[in-house]
Amino acid sequence: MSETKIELIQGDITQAAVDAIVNAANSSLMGGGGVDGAIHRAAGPSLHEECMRIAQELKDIPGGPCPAGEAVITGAGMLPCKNVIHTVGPVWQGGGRGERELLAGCYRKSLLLAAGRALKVIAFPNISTGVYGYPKREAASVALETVWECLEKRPQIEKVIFVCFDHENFQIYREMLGVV
Ligand code: AR6
Repeated sequence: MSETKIELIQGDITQAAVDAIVNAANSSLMGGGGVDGAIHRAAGPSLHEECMRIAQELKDIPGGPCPAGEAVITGAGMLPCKNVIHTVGPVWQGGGRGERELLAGCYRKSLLLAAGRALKVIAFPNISTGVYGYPKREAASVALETVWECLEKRPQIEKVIFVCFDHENFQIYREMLGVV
């Protein structure tokens, strides 16, 4: 059952010693604030260098180097995890600009990359729910639905951990997962 493969914690994703943590990046892949800034600070300069190389390779992609809903994978520098999957969430514009499908794409593409590399334990932050302004409850429902669906399709993934940084997201996930 996919439900038993989902774990919830409140904390800092940079501390997660898993196969891959997911970064809520921006389309330049050059780093930024929020969880992106925390990941780059903790990983050290090698992560930025690797992101720069990928950005150069993908520079001609429309909306790129990494458009919203897409993902790329790198090493993890000094982080305790093995890889970082950088995905770009949609900026919330009211909900009528395909935000739901783009956000689902972030979770789907990240897990596709992970499965392609035989990575088994993946940790996600609450993509788009910070600076990008996606309503937290709606974002959580997209995240959970999409991850459930992917886990059904890809049994080789053993665990997905939602790492909620803020209390509000943590409470929403607790409620949706039926954790009292
Ligand atoms: N560990 C886990 N989650 C965290 C951490 C952390 N250390 N720090 C913040 N969060 P945001 P976005 C949560 O703004 O909305 C960046 O500048 C935070 O509480 O990081 O996708 C990028 O470069 C929130 O729930 O990402 C982009 O320009 C969640 O991470 C832009 O922000 C996402 O908040 C992306 O915006």
